[in-house]
Amino acid sequence: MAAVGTLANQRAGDRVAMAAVGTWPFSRAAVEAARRLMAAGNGATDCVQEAMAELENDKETGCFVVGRGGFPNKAGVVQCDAAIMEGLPGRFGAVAALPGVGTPLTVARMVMDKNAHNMLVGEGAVTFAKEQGFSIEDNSDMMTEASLAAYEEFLENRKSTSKSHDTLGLIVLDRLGNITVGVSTSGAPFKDPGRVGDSPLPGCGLYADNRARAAAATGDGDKIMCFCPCFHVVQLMKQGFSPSDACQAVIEDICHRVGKKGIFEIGLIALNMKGEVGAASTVFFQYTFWAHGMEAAEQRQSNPSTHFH
Ligand code: SD4
Repeated sequence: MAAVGTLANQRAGDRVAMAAVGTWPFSRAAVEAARRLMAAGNGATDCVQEAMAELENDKETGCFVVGRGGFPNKAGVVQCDAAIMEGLPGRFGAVAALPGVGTPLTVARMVMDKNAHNMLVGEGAVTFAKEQGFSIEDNSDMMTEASLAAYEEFLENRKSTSKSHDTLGLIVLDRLGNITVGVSTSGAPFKDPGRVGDSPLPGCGLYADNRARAAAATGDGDKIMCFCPCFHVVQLMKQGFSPSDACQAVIEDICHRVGKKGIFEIGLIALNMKGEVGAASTVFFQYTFWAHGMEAAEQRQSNPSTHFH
């Protein structure tokens, strides 16, 4: 059952502002789509699903390591991870290492809505997707000239020259105060078959709670998953931190724990019920944001944190 929007999600005195925030500049189209979908009366979860599907399925945006057109694994197969989480407790769905589907986030949504379990991987995810009416496409339809060329280069050098570490993350807050976060990625370029990153793991790649606050992560998933950064951000927001301060505190904590030599690529975005946004990162990181009252989505940036204690 899809989440039912309810004013009970709101705390007395909280002002709900419709808002959407996405990772990296290419999320602008998704943030704009979410804005249009919200204006047409759609709830946060439908907005996340539909707005993300367009980008996931687009070969051009796939070069940002997302869905169709994303980089394949070591065996040349595009395997995607995606997850969706609502603010309502227990509302989470994910797929991992899913081949042949251009819109993996939609399959994750169906896992959340229709499956007894919350996460399906590999063959199990394929079987479920087929049951839900998806046709599993040939891998060649998931590839582009660019991703094929990159793969051939990888085969020649036996190492990845790609610097890409992108994930599409989108958080949407609707007019009823429902918040939903979605993430989708083809994962680390030329990864081992079956490798799963941070994105579909709750608390790591995404997290939301029912007092309408949520976070999403992007970057080096093998490292990110060791820190549950999205859960941490949401807990700090729950204690009263602004989204910006919460993201910054989590990045600083990670920097402190791993030290200068251990630092890795991570970008965090967060949104609260007031429609306030925040971000922090260990790299130059751009994100896109729209809130009620703004004419269009804006691109913003977070500069790398240099806090080492
Ligand atoms: C992952 N965080 O799977 C995701 C996407 C990414 O290099 O950044 N890949 O690790």
